[in-house]
Amino acid sequence: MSQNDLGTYAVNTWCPGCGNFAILNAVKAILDELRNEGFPLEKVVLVSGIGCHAKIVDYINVNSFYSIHGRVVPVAIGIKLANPDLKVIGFAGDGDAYGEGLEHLIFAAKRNIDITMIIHNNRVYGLTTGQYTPTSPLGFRGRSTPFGTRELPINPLELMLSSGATFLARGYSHGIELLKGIFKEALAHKGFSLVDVLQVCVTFYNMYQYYTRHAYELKDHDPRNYDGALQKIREWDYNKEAPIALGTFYKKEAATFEEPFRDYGAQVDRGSKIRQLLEKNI
Ligand SMILES: Cc1ncc(C[n+]2csc(CCOP(=O)(O)OP(=O)(O)O)c2C)c(N)n1
Ligand code: SF4
Repeated sequence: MSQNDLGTYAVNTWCPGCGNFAILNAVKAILDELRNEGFPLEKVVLVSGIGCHAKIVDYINVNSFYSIHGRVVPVAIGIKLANPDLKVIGFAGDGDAYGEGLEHLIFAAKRNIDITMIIHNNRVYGLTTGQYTPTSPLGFRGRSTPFGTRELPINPLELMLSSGATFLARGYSHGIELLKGIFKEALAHKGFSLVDVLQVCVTFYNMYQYYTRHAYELKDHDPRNYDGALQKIREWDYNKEAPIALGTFYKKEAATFEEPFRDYGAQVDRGSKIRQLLEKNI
């Protein structure tokens, strides 16, 4: 067995050099590792939104659900609640997750539901050709802001930390070994995990040189320390020139949301209830 059989017949339409390739290859490698460790890939479900990032589910040969823009999280939550034995991985763009779907993300973190969200944060709308997003820097010039944005970006990791997320990390689409390590740790985490990946859109916002100049790997950082995590998360605010830390900022054990629902399906005997209803109404 190798990760080659995790590919699909779908023709890849991403631009050459797009950071999505690194995420795709890292995820396939991690799924392959999981399978070799004895975890059946039938129990993995991928969910994506709408955008360039979303096509990732077309390119990986496991169960998946293509949802709509901004709604990756509620779909992932529904799947996890329906069957808590599944490993549910959501892929969303920064427009998708931090714009239209932001409140879902906050509630997922607050509930500590055991899903992993991988955010392809290219800080631009890729598919719709270059509008600004909640993490574009002040002054960003794009299709919808030819004279530059007048807004400061949000720091999504700071927002997620304050919302109760129990695993937070940042990756970069350059350097696949680090990305693989982060994904593996996020998937192993029991509870809500989010990886903000600086995924470079070479066509509409090419940040490779900038990130390579500023990015560094977190070392000697204790992810169990909330205040230390907050300090590291605040080091770069997605706007100013500052060192950009990569790695796991925060990790905490806590009760997960789906556990009380584990035997719910069996208890309510959904099948016979539906039959009764149908018989009564036909
Ligand atoms: C409900 C809804 N709102 C808006 C759109 C239009 N739309 C499609 S993709 C997209 C933005 C994609 O940007 P992002 O989520 O950052 O993903 P990327 O393409 O950069 O991977 C938008 C606004 C849509 N399809 N559906
Ligand atoms: S537009 Fe940007 S995000 Fe979309 S495929 Fe091309 S490089 Fe990737």
